[in-house]
Amino acid sequence: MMKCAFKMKLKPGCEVEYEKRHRAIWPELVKLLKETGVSDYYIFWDKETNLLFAVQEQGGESGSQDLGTNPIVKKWWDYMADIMDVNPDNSPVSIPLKEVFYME
Ligand code: RM4
Repeated sequence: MMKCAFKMKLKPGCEVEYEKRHRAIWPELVKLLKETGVSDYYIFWDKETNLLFAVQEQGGESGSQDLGTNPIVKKWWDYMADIMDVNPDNSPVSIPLKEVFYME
């Protein structure tokens, strides 16, 4: 099991819509993430910068951002692309974050 963190960027004024869509996350996406070994997955929003800080437990080799070839993830990324900073393929720009502290 490994903890992984990364940041993404929300377009200004989209936090309500972002949270609304995530409260209604697709069950098939949740199922895929769990089958991939992703759990304990949080995303936090920074009001000042519109940065999204994601942290998740990874039980396997892949994390949520490694699933871009899966059609469910592709469809979700296309769906979210209007409110996030994305790459040309609509994947969210995701920058890995370095762990600098951990306390059990
Ligand atoms: C985020 C982003 C991530 C996805 C989560 C569920 O906005 O699209 O890639 O894993 O939603």
